[in-house]
Amino acid sequence: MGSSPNGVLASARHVTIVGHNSQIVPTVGFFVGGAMAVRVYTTRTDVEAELAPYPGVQVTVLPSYEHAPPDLPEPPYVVAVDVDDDALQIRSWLPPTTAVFITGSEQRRRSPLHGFLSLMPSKTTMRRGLLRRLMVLKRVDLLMNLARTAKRPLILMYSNPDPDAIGAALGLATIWRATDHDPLIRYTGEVQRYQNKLLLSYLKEPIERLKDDELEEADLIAVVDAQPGFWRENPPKAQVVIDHHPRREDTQALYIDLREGYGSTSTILTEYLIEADLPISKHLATALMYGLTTDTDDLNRHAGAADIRAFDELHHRADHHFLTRLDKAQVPMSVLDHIAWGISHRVVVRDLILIHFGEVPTADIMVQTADQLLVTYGINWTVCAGVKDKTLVVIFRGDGHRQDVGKRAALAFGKIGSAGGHRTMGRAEIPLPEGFDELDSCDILVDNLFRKMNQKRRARFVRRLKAHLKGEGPDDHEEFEFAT
Ligand SMILES: [Mn+2]
Repeated sequence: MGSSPNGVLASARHVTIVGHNSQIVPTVGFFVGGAMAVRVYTTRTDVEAELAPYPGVQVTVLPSYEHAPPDLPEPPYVVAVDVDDDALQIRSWLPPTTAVFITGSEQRRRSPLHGFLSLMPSKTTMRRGLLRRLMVLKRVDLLMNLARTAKRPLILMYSNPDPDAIGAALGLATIWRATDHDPLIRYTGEVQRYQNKLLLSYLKEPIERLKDDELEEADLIAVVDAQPGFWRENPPKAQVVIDHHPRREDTQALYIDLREGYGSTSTILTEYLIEADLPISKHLATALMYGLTTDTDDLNRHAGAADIRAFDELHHRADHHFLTRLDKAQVPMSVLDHIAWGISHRVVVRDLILIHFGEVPTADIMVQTADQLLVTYGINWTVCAGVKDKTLVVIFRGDGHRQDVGKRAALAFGKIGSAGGHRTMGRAEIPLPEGFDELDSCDILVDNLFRKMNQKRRARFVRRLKAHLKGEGPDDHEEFEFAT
């Protein structure tokens, strides 16, 4: 750190301390330890004697604090007196600067005297931080002790594991591996989403589907990002439950850490790892980070101070190229042709894009298309409909700015099916009456979506949609499945 190119900013590697209280010697030691030059003005000869052994410290004994010494250096200044009047007297002859600290007051006061900055965090703040850390360390010890007595530890994720469950499971596995006990990491459903498959193949961890005998043979079971009661049949007898979902009444375990206020379970595990100073590899940081950001929608949803702290810790450790890949890879190849068909068969009503796909193999087609088309200028919401298993599925997406598409979904279809959502996402499922086909579903869609529109205009829309459905469907390209 030298001076700036124009020479206005002098080096900050010096400090001037004025006073004599009990904090002056440790404060000088603190700065000398940072190889800073220290100038001291005091009224006490005993302070001068005490500071004699410190290198690079120049001490001047003043008759009083009434006037500025003639050779006063430039800021910053630290005032080390306990009497407010003394502090204000010294402040009165210091040059106008923001860099005036006071030390000693943090022992007694919450905030420093007006016109001064506090040099050290208050004891209350430090104590609170230390207590929090001790609580976390106690938990980590408990967890490690459980693993030390186990022969076959097992970490379980519920159903189709999402990134948060995967991050949390790997976090707990890292803690247990630090005791030389390697747990099995298992899920009971299927890895479905492309991103999750990609994440697992990136992590190269033995994370697999649970086999029956593995559950029976386990002598220590942990459930992460879920609670045993999530399994309707044969809930696992877990000794450890770490989760951020609302507590279920039937949740019981030897070790329970449930934090409803946390945005992700990965946040809890990050806290354990950081406070216990356990190594967080790039892969682990990436998994935890992806878990945290997917569950909190990039800290936009249910994220609190703990999540932001965890984000801060993970951010510089994670693999951002891989996270970008995960973020960009949103659309399955098999859906591309449907999106293309949707774009060329769209109906635009003011700031809305409406598409009816007719019979679809999966509702994912509507979800993906509705998501992707929101990028269009002038479009604030998208509605994509399709018929799957004799049910009209209507997907709503919006920017959340002008309107609440969840409410709109409920208003339009709540009376004839299940419908709802939140500001930016909505979904409705309407069972088709006996004898109704995909063409008839166009009437149901338009009549309910545009109740306030006049009959003639509605009929025109319906005709358009039906014409689209009678035409050619999407191309049937050969599909290339992602291989894990
Ligand atoms: Mn979660």
